[in-house]
Amino acid sequence: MKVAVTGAAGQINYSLLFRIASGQLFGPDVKVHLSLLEINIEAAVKAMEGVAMELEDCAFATLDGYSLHTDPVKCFADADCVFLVGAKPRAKGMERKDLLKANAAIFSAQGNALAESASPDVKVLVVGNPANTNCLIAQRNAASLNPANFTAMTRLDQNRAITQIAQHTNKHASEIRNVIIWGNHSATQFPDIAHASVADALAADVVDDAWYRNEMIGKVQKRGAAIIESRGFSSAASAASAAIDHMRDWFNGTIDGQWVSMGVVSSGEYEITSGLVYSYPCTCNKGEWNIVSGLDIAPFAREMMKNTEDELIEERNDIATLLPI
Ligand code: NAX
Repeated sequence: MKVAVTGAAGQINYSLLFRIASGQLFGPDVKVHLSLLEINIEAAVKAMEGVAMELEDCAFATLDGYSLHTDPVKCFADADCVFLVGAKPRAKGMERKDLLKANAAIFSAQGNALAESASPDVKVLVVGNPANTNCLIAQRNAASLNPANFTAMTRLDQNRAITQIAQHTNKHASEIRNVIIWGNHSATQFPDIAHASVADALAADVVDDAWYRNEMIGKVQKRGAAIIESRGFSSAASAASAAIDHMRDWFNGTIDGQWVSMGVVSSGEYEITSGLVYSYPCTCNKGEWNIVSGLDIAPFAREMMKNTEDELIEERNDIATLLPI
């Protein structure tokens, strides 16, 4: 498998690359070639070379070499699987709109590059923020590729929500099923437990509703900020872990009917505006994701889903001039 990863010298990749190379994505029998991308600045390239030296020093049985790039077309050539992690961080005093535009330039170029050189079946996961709208930009600039090949990461939010419920109910995270993250990977996301279960019970029967509405939702929405506050840096190892979860389930299929949250291009499911990259509950089978259909949406959930949809529409409007017609 050829796996391309951008932002190779960054924090998330200091965990993600080693997990991919050690077989934690495709298993112990599949060899991977890592194709790494950094910006064409001496310090970034040097740092990427240092990471590559460490990959060599692990002598991983599943790593079948690597290549280092500053040109996305070369990096993505024949890639089966792409993690778009590198993005422009928000600088002090930068407006949200400016951040969206700076990233739009990066992700439109990378979308074009994917269309030009990646495998037609490539699976793309956008991690770099604002992940949903960056994904939309890359997808729209890769018109020759199937929109279903493009996804954005909300799995970290789902994992965070699962642990919140496990701690609240004194259960293990593995006993919590079908928690959903709807919408944007941002503070407007909607962690929904209306269809979730805890061990053999319905979550609604064992989770205190006031705690869920007044504490848990906000905690999941603001967990990224809490990590920065505590660690001094944004989530890295947990983000890498969620990226592995997302890509592994997409390739291998979800187990036992479990739902996973994925930002995917909406076709209007659950009355969401078509074309947005919106996080839905999905199941995966034979390399394809499918949105879970037929769920009842209560008025509270509808309002929350609409709120995060509105933010995504606003983000899309902010970068509309940069989207191909
Ligand atoms: P870092 O700033 O540590 O690393 C980013 C790396 O990307 C840098 O080495 C930089 O040189 C490189 N880069 C920038 N532009 C590039 C380009 N055009 N091509 C190739 N490389 C480029 O950030 P890190 O902590 O690794 O986070 C990466 C991104 O993930 C950020 O946008 C961050 O906000 C986002 N996150 C997304 C999460 C999610 O759940 N979707 C959670 C974690 C994280 O906050």
